[in-house]
Amino acid sequence: FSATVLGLPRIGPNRELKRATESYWAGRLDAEGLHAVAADLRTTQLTAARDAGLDSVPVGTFSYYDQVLDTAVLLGALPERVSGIADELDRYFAAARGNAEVAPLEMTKWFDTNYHYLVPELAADTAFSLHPEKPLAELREALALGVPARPVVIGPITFLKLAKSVDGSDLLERLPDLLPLYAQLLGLLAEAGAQWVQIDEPSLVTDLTEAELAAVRSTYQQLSRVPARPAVLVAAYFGRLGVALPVLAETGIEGIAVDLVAGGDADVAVAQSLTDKLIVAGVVDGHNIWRVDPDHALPQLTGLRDAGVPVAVSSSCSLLHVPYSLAPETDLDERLRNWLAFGEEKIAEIRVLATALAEGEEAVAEALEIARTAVAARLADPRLRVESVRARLAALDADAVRRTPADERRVLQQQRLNLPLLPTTTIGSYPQTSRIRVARAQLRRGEIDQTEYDTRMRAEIAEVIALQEEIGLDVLVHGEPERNDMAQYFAEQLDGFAATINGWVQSYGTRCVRPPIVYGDVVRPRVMTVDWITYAQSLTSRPVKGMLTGPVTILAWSFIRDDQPLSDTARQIALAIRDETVDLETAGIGIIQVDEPALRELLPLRKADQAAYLDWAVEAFRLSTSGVADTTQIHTHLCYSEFGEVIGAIAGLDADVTSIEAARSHMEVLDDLNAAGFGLGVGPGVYDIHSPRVPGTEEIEKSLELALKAVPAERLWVNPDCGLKTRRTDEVIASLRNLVAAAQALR
Ligand code: THG
Ligand code: ZN
Repeated sequence: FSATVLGLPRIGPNRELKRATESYWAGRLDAEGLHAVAADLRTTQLTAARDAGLDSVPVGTFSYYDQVLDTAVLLGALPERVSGIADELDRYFAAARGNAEVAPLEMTKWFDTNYHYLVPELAADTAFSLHPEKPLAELREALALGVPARPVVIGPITFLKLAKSVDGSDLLERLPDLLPLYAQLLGLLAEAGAQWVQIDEPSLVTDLTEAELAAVRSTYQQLSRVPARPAVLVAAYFGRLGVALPVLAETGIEGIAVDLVAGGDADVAVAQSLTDKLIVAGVVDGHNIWRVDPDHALPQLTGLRDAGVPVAVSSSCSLLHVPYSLAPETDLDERLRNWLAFGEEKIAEIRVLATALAEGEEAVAEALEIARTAVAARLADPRLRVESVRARLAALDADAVRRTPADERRVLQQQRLNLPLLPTTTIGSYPQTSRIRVARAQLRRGEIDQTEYDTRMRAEIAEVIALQEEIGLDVLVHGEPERNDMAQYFAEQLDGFAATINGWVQSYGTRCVRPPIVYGDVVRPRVMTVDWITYAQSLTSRPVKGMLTGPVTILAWSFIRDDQPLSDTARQIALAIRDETVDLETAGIGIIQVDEPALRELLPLRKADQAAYLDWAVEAFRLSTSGVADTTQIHTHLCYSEFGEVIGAIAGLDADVTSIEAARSHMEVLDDLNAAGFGLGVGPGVYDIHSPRVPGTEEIEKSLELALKAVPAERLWVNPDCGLKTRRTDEVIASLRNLVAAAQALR
């Protein structure tokens, strides 16, 4: 084949699958109804991909929740605790979300994307068995529509590497048990009419041990020896294959998909020697929204072709990570719109490039001309270079950091704030009440104006402040009723960013985000949060925290510029946040929290690249928080418990107080922080907000006593794990009362 993509989004162009699935969960739609919505979406999408000129279309990338969970089902590897649930769909959703009786699988980030997958739980004695119904049914469905279908499954190496070993055993040792199932599946897919099958192995772009490389070799040697099988395409994406590429090349598989966007040209030289394999060249970015530059992509393609390599044109990864279509984006600046390609537009680009490769540029001269003009216009646009921002960044010290040591700052801040020992606070958001949701919907529909909306949000703030005073918390928050997404909220107020109307991308399950697009130099045209925070502060004599999102998190949750290093964009966002901290300080706010929950998300997949990333990420945070006086206390919040490679960077942030998730890990993270030389204020979460359970006062006291073994009392804060947005008000009130009582008892 000559033109394809590695996978398709599934949530629906208007989030139809999200709505149907949530209706099913609420009991408003039955299973048949849900399946009908899903089948409809697949039919429309697969025939559209074919009609747009893809001569091989991925099938089986549809999912009711997650493709890794689907693979666990395929291999009969759901955890024991859901096996008693007779209904297949309910068992599947129980594994994904839990229910009153069973806990769900853990969820974690899919490589360096904002997609989250469910982590299979495996052990040395997990019994595997093949359940091929879903891939077979979707293949038959596509073939019946006349779609040139290529089934996609996650490969055994990636499946085992992403799973969690619940008994500490080495999961790679389970490969010999999985390979016969994959072999059987290949036979079944061939029988059902598949000519090609795509086996996804994105783990091959991470650092592999010798043993893992040997496993790659033997896996694909064995699978290529399966009689009567489809041609096998192994797809690796999100980075360069490096040493794994020659290893794959030695095996008898028929094709390799390489990511020539994230991997750059690194794999091209090796690929050029692979004249006996189909190279599926991922030249169209599946992870970002920029129009492809034909003068970059075409030479990559012709270079391979001229070396005698059979080439197909493809997206670099699945289109799961970009919105469906630009068509609904009628509010975008016309010039900017012309620089972009969402899912539909990317498929058209792939068709154009494939035609240019096969028939020469003349065959698609007009389309190439339009693309070239757009790419040139983008690079020449004045909004990509705002000299005032660049000059300010150049003039700032290369290391814009706080000069006074943290211990001295702590004394100065305590003189100003006069807080009790073990101060109590919350992370930022309070429950999103139905009043807030109604007001937002009314504003969107034009039923209320901005003034009325603001009045209602102020009423929410007043209520949250009064509640916190009544509960007896020491450092208050305004509750964030006025904010949608914590990255989007700031992006909407900054120049250099654009928002979409319908640019939804699945984050996990039925949850979606609309990532903002950072296209130009970032400028803060006016203050963003000061009115809300000073209003909240005017209602109380206790300190109210200013609440900002950090530069790395705004970057991680946006579509990013590809015309300059990420670190440059990070510094520009950091400057905007820095200006906001200074304005908050000037308005009398004494504590400012700059959240970086996504610090870990952008961590490069290869170890060799990680230190450089952490350097600039930490530098951007310090740039954003070092404009204030020593007497202003900087807080930050990080959302995950397994800090691993980033633990050293947390100390490097030099925030006066860091709140972190710790409730579920029994405060172990504090020892890790100590080992990394962390000597600043810390608030290990003592209330697990991911669960509706209300922690008792004694339980919180125990957690704090444990924490006090690792952290001296003068540095210890008392707070929940994370924001309270997703919890019910009654749970929150009960839990916070206990939290305050525990802190008072220990004082
Ligand atoms: N914002 C963004 N990315 C994120 C998070 C976030 N990634 C990681 C983490 N938080 C978990 N992800 C989500 C993503 C979406 C939602 C919740 C957690 C969510 N979305 C609403 C939905 O799909 O119904 C839509 C929200 C809206 O209307 O704007 O609830 O916080 N960027
Ligand atoms: Zn959090």
